[in-house]
Amino acid sequence: MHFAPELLDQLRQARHIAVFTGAGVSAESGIPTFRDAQTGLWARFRAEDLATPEAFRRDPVTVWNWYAWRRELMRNARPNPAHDALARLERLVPRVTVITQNVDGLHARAGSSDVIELHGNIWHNLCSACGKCVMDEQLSNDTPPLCPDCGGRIRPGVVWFGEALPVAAWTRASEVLETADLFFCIGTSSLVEPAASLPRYARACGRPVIQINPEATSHDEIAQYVLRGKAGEVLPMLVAAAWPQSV
Ligand code: BV8
Repeated sequence: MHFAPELLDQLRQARHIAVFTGAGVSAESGIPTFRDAQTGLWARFRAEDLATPEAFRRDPVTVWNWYAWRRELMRNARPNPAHDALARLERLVPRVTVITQNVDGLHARAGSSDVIELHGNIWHNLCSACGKCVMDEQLSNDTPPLCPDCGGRIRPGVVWFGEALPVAAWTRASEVLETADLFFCIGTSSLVEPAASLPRYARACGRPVIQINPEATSHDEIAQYVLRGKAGEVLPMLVAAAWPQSV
C-alpha cells in the first residue's frame, strides 16, 4: 500500500496522536462487529435491542447470557496486528491516546497505556441497584448474579443505548482533541452518537483526520486521508513506512 509522503512526515513530526476506534479494530481478533449479523442462538436478536436498560429490566436473564456469550468470545480473542501497531506507536511518538468505543479491553491487553473507554468495559460488573463494582469472584451463581451488598441484579459495566457516557471519559476525549496533532478514525461505522461526533470535532479543531476502514463511511468526507483496508493490514504497513527502522 502506498502512503502519501506528507502523511508519513506528519506522523514522524507528531507530538500527540489521537486514535478513535470502533468494533472494526477487533474484527481481525474474531470478534463480530456491532453491525455484523448476530450468529447462532443470538441470530434472532439485534445488538441494539439487547444493549439497553429496558431490555435488561424486561429480560435480565437473556441480556446477561448475551454478555456472557460475548465475554467468552472476547476471553478467547487475542489482540490483532492493529492493536499491536497502535501499542508500538507509543514507542515512536511522545504521546498516543486511544479513544475507543469497544468494550473488549483488547487495546490495553496489546499494551496501549492511555486508553479512554467511551462505552465502558465488558469485564466490569456493576450492581444495577446500588452501583457497587463487584469482582468476578464475588459473583453469585444466579443469572444474572445478585449484588453481595444489596441483592440487586448485576449488569455489565458498559454504556447501554439511552445511557449517558461516563463524564470523565467524555471530558478526557474532548480535551485530547484540543492537543492532538493527528486524529485517526479506525474501524467505526460512525453511526453511534455522541462518540461519532468526535472526528467532526477533531476536524473543526483543525486536526487532520485519517480514516482507516475497508468500507466508506460518512466520515470519509471530513478525512484528509482515507486508507481503504483492514486495520490489521493497514496500520502495521503505515507504521513500517513511517518508521522503517521500527520493524
Ligand atoms: C446517549 C456498549 C444520551 C454496549 C455501545 C444523537 C446524540 C446523542 C445520542 C443519540 C443521537 N442519536 C441517536 C442517539 C442515541 C444512541 C445512538 O447513537 N443510537 C444509534 C444506533 C443511532 N446513542 C446513545 O444512546 C448513547 N447515549 O446518547 O445518551 C443521554 C444523555 C444524558 C443522559 C441520558 C442519556 C450511548 C451509545 C453507547 C451504546 N453502547 N456499546 C455493548 O457493547 O454491548 S455502542 C456499540 O456501537 C459499540 O460500542 C460499538 O463500538 C459502537 C459503534 O459501532 P462501531 O464500533 O462503529 O461498530 P459497527 O459494527 O457499527 O461498525 C464496524 C465498522 O468497522 C464498519 O464501518 C466496518 O466497515 C469496519 N470494519 C470491519 N472490519 C474491519 C473494519 N475496519 C477496519 N478493519 C477491519 N478489519
